Amino acid sequence: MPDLSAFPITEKWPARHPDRLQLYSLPTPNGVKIPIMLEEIGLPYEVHKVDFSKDEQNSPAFLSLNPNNKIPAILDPNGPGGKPLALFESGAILVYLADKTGKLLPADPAARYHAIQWLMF
Ligand SMILES: N[C@@H](CCC(=O)N[C@@H](CS)C(=O)NCC(=O)O)C(=O)O
Repeated sequence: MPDLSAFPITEKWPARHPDRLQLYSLPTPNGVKIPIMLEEIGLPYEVHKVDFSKDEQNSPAFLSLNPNNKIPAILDPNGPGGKPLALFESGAILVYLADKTGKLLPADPAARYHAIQWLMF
């Protein structure tokens, strides 16, 4: 079982399933991008609500994962090299998940950059 104790965010939002990708988000336009993709690619995940009404995006625990105080952010226990990977910025997370699973981004370089172009748009 992966050990995520080195990440302070897990103190405020404990992982009940530390083997699954941990998603810190809220149903906002940017916040829903990641669960939509996770459902599309079928990757198991555990979601944690970052409650804006409690200013949780500015809590020290959340800022330890994203110093830019924005959702969405993830902590993947099975990142590159089998090590945990923390990531923020929805575009970066979507590209990471596509690369990780080989889904939703074309392998052809030109097609890949066109897809990323529309993602950034
Ligand atoms: N460029 C960022 C934007 C993220 C963003 O703006 N998130 C908003 C919610 S949709 C947020 O966390 N706002 C909290 C705040 O600014 O305090 C991304 O794509 O992830």
